[in-house]
Amino acid sequence: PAAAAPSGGKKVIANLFEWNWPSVAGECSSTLGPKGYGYVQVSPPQEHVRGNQWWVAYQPVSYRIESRKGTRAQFKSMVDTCHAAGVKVIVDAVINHMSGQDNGGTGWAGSTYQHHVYPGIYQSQDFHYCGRNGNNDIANYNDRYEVQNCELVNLSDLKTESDYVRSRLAAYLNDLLSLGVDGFRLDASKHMPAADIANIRSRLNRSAYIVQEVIYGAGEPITPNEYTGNGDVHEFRYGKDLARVFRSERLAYLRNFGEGWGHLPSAVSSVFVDNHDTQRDDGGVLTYRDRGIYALANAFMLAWPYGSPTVMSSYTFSSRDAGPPSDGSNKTRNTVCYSGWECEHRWPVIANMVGFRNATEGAGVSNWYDNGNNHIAFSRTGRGFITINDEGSAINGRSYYTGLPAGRYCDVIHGTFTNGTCSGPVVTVDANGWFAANVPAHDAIALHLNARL
Ligand code: LAG
Ligand code: CA
Repeated sequence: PAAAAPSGGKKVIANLFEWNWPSVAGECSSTLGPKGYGYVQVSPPQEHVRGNQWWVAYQPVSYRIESRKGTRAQFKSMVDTCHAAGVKVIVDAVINHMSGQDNGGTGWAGSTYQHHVYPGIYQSQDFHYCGRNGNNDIANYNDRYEVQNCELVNLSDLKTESDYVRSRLAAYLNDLLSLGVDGFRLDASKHMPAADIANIRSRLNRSAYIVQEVIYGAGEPITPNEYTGNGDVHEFRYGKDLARVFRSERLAYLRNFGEGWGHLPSAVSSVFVDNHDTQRDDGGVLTYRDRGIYALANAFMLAWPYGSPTVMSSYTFSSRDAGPPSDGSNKTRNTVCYSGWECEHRWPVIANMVGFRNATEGAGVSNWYDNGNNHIAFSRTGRGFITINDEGSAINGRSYYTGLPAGRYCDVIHGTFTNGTCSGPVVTVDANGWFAANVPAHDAIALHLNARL
């Protein structure tokens, strides 16, 4: 059994991409729990090929929880620490394939392997050999068979239709569940039939949150909708469309963002401004490099009640393949925010808007306002209000109708609310639900009931 969507009041996921386990644990206690994140997503924890690129994690060679990001004991301790901080743990699970290197070798934890032989786990008969394109690789995304039975960039493709492979994959996932893990991001889900995932899911020992990576491609035969029966699905159109709106269109267009744009049903949609792949391979999306505009796009995502949002947290990179800061033996170093790591999930605007999301959970949108261009505002009925001005100049002397109870509210875009005090500007909503304020260019104001003085 699998729960379809993150449940409970705290649903925002922080994706601490490539963080090692001790650093994730520390962040759960110091930041993720206190700021109201409900989940942390971590990078693939299984043994992988050696190397200092980030993507070695996507080439499993065994299911030992022993990787450049830490040992099994460190992983277990991280899960326990995060739980104690009120944060659940989602693992990026690589189950479509094993390694892709033509020459065999020795994995991170010492397991030997060949391209299609992983002693004691899988032998050559456990893999697909599609016999196409000269090298068994996927070339044509318009061919369903090829996408699911050929190799994704040479990665040995598991026979997920076989009973043995399914049981082995379920054993890996059940091992993670036994360590306390709460959910899985199923890597490369498009490359496995939805029915195979359903079967593997049915073998889990207890319920877990499932989110599937199915990249929408216009006109392709395999669609994200096919997978919604198994759990959530990443909605890749969301980040692309949001970037286009912020970069070259008008925020006014966002009034029906989500289902109104043909995106997945909100209840099964997993959304993000960028992820580790799009920030490298999709020049269009907004990333940490866009600084303030990136923060505004995340603020919109967190304010707008569509899908389950993930906040990306990156390390600084200048070349696509480069891994995070590591030591002489390629072990990932402990994270030091703002020094080799971007820590977007800590940026005050983003971290404070997680509290807005939690405070407004379940409330609809009302009082939509736009100026026909790049100034918008809306309420989360009775619980919160945001206005975003992405015009090139300030908008001064306007009043905004919030529908909120009268009171003094912390503007959480510019201030952090702690123990009844606000470190930034305070906005007074009058008895009729209005306030007056100036909004600088490319800036915002956000108020919610849990940040009232
Ligand atoms: C995913 N989702 O479906 C991950 O989000 C994505 O990051 C993974 O690709 C991919 N699927 C496989 O899990 C990453 C890198 C690739 C890398 C691959 C395997 O984006 O660049 O391929 O992980 O490590 C690399 C080389 C390839 C080579 C391959 C096999 O770039 O040229 O063919 O390794 O040796
Ligand atoms: Ca496959």
